[in-house]
Amino acid sequence: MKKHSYPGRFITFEGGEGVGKSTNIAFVADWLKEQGITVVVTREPGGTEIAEKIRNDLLKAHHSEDMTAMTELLLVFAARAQHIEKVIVPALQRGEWVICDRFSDSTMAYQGYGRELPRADIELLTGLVQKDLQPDCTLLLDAPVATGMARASRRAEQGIEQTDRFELEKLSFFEKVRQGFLELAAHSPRFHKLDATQPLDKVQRDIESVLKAVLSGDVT
Ligand code: T5A
Repeated sequence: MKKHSYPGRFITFEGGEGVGKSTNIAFVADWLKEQGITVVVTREPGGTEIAEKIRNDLLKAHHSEDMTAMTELLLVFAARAQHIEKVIVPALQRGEWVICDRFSDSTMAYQGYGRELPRADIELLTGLVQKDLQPDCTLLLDAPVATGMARASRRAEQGIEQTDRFELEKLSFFEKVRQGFLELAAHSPRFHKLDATQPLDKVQRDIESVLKAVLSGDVT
């Protein structure tokens, strides 16, 4: 897929549950603002009123019927279509930086590697919905599944967030998701894999190095 031609930059954060995406996105937004850059922070699934409604259905822990993997895939892309057209592309056209908590690499990792839906189906939908839009840079926060789950469940115990439908999956599902992200990262230069088991300040120094390289044009 060719790169987008908008003046803004599109940075995505990826990784398994609880690896620290939201925490580090807040850090990145502040860091970029200090450099005088206008930043839009958003997330997937979600980011618009309609896409957030789809997110609620996708993440709701219990429905009266099981959600099929294909329904899940199509809902993810329905939310993404709305998000791209209403939020991401307009911001990039204005020359702003869009920092997105998850994007279509999550779809390949969760619905492709995790649910084992055909890669070709996901690529077809990606082309249809994203057209020429690809992240300029993707920061993959990697940690063993148990580390991320422990962090996420500590937060759930504190009542900060409710357990969602994905968090009810078995460990083996999340192992497949993690392997999926690692394989995607190994085959694409836009990925920067970071060790998310490190203390937070060390993770953030690593992120800062990547951002400086992006700003100086050393990496795309
Ligand atoms: N999904 C999404 C799909 O299946 N397909 C798709 O295409 C897309 C886009 C979305 C769900 O939807 C699925 C994947 C997901 O299951 P979500 O809310 O984006 O849900 O995903 P989560 O990973 O569940 O998000 P979390 O908010 O749980 O995790 P984060 O954002 O990665 O972690 P964060 O920053 O909240 O940190 C968790 C805790 O760890 C601490 C933080 O302070 C926090 O308490 N922490 C650290 N502690 C020690 N050392 C560090 N280095 C730390 N970094 C963070």
